[in-house]
Amino acid sequence: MIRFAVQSKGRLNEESLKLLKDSGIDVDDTKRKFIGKASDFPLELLYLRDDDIPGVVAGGSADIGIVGFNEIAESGADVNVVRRLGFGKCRLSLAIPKNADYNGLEWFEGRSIATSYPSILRRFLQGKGISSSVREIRGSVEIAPAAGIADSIFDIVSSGGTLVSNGLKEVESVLESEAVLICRKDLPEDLKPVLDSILFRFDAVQESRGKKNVLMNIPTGRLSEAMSLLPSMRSPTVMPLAIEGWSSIHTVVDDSTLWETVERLKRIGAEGILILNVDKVID
Ligand code: PRT
Ligand code: ZN
Repeated sequence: MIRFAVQSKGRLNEESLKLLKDSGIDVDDTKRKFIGKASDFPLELLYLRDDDIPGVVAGGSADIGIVGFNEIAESGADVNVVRRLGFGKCRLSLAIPKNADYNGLEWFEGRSIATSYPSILRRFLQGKGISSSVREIRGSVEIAPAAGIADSIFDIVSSGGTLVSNGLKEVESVLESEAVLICRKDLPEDLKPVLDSILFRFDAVQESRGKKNVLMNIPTGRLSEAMSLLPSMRSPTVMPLAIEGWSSIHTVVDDSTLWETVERLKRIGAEGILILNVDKVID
């Protein structure tokens, strides 16, 4: 049985559980307690506050877990980061009052900075040779300048809307973060195959995200033209149709180029174009 720590509520909870579910690991989430058991996989879920996950995994009370990379960087927990998971993307940034003149990092010299991430901030300032007064506060960091608690802040930013609505502007981005899968360094031998199986499933789910399966019929004479329009596609399959002079193409296209590609294919005579969701991709 592998013990897997996830955030009990908050920004990473839903996506973490969805990733498990899409990987065929179903945990009864209806009566959420501290621990949940997967019905069809040797896994127990531990629901924790995100701040506690790095330490719990480093200490071995959980074997693996999902947490924001920012929490790993702040805690300095001795764990292995085994995968970036592509959700919970954000950055840790320095922000100052919007009307202040910003002249580069020297602005922070001798000034105060409120943050919930003092270790990352101190390390950054030290590396840049800047001395500031770091004021650690928990929560609502963005109100610190208006409340007269500090001159500036160092906090998580994603859309930037919170900064704007608090009269602040982002001036330096210090650390990029996203949800990561972490693992204890001394994972017992008997749990390694279980971790491998989880990684295999997570990779297949992640690989399928942002992709569509495209099927179409095309006059055989236009095949080479069609193939030249499919640079991002992975090994298209071409099959002759029962009707003379027509072929069928099956391929996978990235969402980012889907419409452009399909429109071009249509222009060179593609018909019966089917666009289907890709459920899993196993390389
Ligand atoms: O209760 P618990 O301790 O478990 O949760 P928490 O309240 O400490 O964390 P939570 O759920 O807010 O965030 C969990 C993780 O989500 C963080 O550690 C980050 O890795 C990640 N994440 C991604 C974010 C954001 N995006 C984010 N936008 N965490 C916080 N925010 C905050 C941001 O600081 C701002 O105040 O959300 C607000 C809105 O951001 P803007 O820039 O979109 O306006
Ligand atoms: Zn937290």
